[in-house]
Amino acid sequence: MFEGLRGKLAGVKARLGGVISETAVEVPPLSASDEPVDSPVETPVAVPQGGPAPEEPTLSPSPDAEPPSPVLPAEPAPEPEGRPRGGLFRRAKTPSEPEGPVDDQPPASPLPAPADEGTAARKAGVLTKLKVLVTERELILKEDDVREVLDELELVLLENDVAFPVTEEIIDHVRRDLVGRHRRFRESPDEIVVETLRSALLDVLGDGFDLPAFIRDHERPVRILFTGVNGTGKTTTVAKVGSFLKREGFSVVIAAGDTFRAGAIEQIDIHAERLGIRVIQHKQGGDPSAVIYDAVEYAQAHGMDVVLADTAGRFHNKQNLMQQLGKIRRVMKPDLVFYVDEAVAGNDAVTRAEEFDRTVGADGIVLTKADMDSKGGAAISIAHTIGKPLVFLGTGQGYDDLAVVTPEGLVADLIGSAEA
Ligand SMILES: Nc1nc2c(ncn2[C@@H]2O[C@H](COP(=O)(O)OP(=O)(O)OP(=O)(O)O)[C@@H](O)[C@H]2O)c(=O)[nH]1
Ligand SMILES: [Mg+2]
Repeated sequence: MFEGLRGKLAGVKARLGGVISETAVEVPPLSASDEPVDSPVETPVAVPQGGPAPEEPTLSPSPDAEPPSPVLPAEPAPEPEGRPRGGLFRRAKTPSEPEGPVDDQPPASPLPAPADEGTAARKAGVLTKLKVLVTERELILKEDDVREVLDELELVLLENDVAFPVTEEIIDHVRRDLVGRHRRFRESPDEIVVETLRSALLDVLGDGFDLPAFIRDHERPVRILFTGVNGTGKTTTVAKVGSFLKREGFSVVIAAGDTFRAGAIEQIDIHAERLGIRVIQHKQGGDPSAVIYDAVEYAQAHGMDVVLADTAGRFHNKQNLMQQLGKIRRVMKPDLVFYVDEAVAGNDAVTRAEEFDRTVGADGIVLTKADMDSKGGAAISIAHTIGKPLVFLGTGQGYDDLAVVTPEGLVADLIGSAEA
């Protein structure tokens, strides 16, 4: 699943890490007069008063980089002109004093301290300054440094079917995160890259959706309607979701709502029989709203937790079929409408999901055949494009081949961790 994109991202990750190692320069911490940057507010490292000197921070992934001195330089280093290259860290300028009280450290007293208190006060002052060094020495990257890799990342995303606006979001996010941004030097380049890509992807993947939690919190029976174009895997997904929810401890009934296609009722019937799930069915050619209504009534009468309604495949531009779906919605009053499409359809799946959402509405997305999709573009783009969560990925033809999507899990799958 998504192996093509994963491989390409690994390449970009390594190149970006290399760029950071080679071109990032250490900059002094901001003084009060500096322009504010969007650097995250870091929790300062607590330096226990009177305890051992703070550990020398591990600075460099590059073996020949000079370790920084914890001692304050006597003279401020000159402001760098342009970009000095060839080393990750340069000596920092004299750091400015902290702008306010730092952590639990008492600020250094401006008054001369009595002799025996003097040592303690000086010690506190030095520790505070050391802490500033430890916590505030930062890295900065310039636009030029990352332009080439960002272009490469853009191409990789587009070639792997990530929708254009989503690609732009990701690139902007990564650029914003890296360029001109003060980064704490204690992060390794690899960590910086992984964290940046991770947050850019998480941003477009949104919050995800926990179906079992939704069902637990909701009045029963929870009614879920499955829609989508022909042959994408709706019926198979209904069976898989039924099996998943049974394993989660819920009672499930299926409505054989595809009364249109020959063999559709038998198909869902066979799945349900294998899974031990009750199916409510009418004859082929009947009104799908009626059978789905009966399934809801059955669930109510038997105190069941969930109704899963299969429907016939349809294209959004087939007006009569879309009207039929409108009627199903009115009769069933679904709590959730899941739009089902194929991950392999890439941008087409995203466009169709948008159109379905516009016409009949969707609350969540299922992308099937992810096992056959090496690109992953639809999975990355769809939630952000239509503003609805990607709930499941179909990962094969077996009943257990259903992956519950969590944005964190998906991102970990795509980019791994800093060590990977
Ligand atoms: N490899 C793979 N095949 C899948 C997956 N989901 C469904 N399929 C296959 O896709 C084909 C179509 O699946 P269906 O469930 O019949 O699709 P449908 O959307 O109900 O089709 P219509 O009712 O005709 O619109 C079947 O051969 C399924 O086995 C999946 O996640 N991975
Ligand atoms: Mg079907």
